[in-house]
Amino acid sequence: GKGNYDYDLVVIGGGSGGLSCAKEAVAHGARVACLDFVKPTPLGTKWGVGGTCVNVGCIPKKLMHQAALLGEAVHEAAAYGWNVDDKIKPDWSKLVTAVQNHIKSVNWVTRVDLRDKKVEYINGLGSFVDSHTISAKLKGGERTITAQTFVIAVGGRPRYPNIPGAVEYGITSDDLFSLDHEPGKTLVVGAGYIGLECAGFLKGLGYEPTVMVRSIVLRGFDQQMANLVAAAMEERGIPFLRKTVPLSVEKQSDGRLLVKYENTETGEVDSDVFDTVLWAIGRKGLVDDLNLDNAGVLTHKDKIQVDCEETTNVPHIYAVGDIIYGKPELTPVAVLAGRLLARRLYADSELRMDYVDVATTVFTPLEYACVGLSEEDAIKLYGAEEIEVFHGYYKPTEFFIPQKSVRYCYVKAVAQRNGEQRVYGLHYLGPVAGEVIQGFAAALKSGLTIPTLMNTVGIHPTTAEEFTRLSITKRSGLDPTPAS
Ligand code: NA7
Repeated sequence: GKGNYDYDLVVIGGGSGGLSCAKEAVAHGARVACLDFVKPTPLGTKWGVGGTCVNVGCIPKKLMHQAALLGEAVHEAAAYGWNVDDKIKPDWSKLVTAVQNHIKSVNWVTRVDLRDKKVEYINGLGSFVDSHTISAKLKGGERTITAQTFVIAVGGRPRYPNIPGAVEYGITSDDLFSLDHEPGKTLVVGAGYIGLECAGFLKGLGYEPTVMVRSIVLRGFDQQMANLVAAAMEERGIPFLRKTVPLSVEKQSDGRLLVKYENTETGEVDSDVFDTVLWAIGRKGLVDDLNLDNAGVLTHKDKIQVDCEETTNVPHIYAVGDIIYGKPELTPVAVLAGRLLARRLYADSELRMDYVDVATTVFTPLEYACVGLSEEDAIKLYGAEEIEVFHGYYKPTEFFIPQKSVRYCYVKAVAQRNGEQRVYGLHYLGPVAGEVIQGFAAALKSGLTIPTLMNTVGIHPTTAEEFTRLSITKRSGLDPTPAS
């Protein structure tokens, strides 16, 4: 029975998904403990409660991106008449300190919030003993805890490639935001959004990043948009080594890193010297320490497969966030899934998480945001004859005076060709992309159509209004670049 367990619910993982689930469960009267434990990186980096987003993900990334944008803004300010010295240089250690201070304040607020809400926070590494018992490895010993229900929200950590020197000399996004020295000339391996974002702000801060691409850029995203993102980065002076994989990293006597790499098409081996090598080759789900066998929970690769109610193959064990297989690895997805799960468990709710049409932004120097289907997925799903793509390049008003490149400012809407002309996907490349797409995401989820979009009056002069001015279809073959 219910009373025989120490807790109604034990949440394993104190990140975005785990914390939201734990807090919501307590709000509906459940007795809840939340385990959180961070294993240090090979370099020794560790951090507090709150998970990847707060400590080594979205938050520090956005702050460093902002730091880079501000550097750009100083140069633009001169064009706008400000008497500024635009030969500016960032102070890396000041930036890191500011970023880390913000993170520590968020960690502290989180701890206080958990105490106020009466979630028991346990700084221990959890592993299953049986399907109702978990053992928490604490600093000074071990604690055995039983619960009626478990939620696994352990998330993931960056992968390292299996090549000589990778772990000894390379770093990952887990280390970058607290690095105690300037990154300098940096090789970023991987062209997912983490790699591109890191390369983007490093360039903006005046370091020299190079991006190594194994196959394509931004796998999973609309490939036309992905290629525009990469082209915009190359235009800003970030070199891309394409069809290239790393072979080894060696430390030279001067302390710099010699990286050997191979072109997978020509077989040609080449090398270059860097100050920092950043692996951004994807993330691994943290299933290994959980002893899932003891609970009978099955894994799928390094993830856990759940049904439409986040239930694993064991009925009283659930999973949310980045650890679940085949769903978007995004903080707001984990937060909402965790909250809705707690409401179904403890508040008689039946509402399920809807993983469809989740908006997201890639914070590259020129930002990319999207919601809904990519052009290729829409064509795959409905057939090319049933899809109409509206698109256009545009010129942000504020780009003219500082003569910023408008070459890659572009919007597109992927829509149903016939019938009501439902909008299936919206894609935006330009400034403040996340702010632009967020509202359109609600419209798209509400069944937005092309006629409604065309009937929407724009806000002038903004870049978001470009979505209300889309008149050229790809099918027409007309030139999507604006006059003047
Ligand atoms: P992603 O999106 O999985 O991207 C990883 C990138 O690294 C991708 O470009 C891969 O190329 C590349 N990759 C993978 N393995 C290697 C090796 N061994 N050598 C060179 N390049 C490699 O990961 P992110 O870290 O950007 O993002 C992590 C997750 O956070 C992501 O899944 C999002 O959903 C949220 P590929 O395309 O496989 O050839």
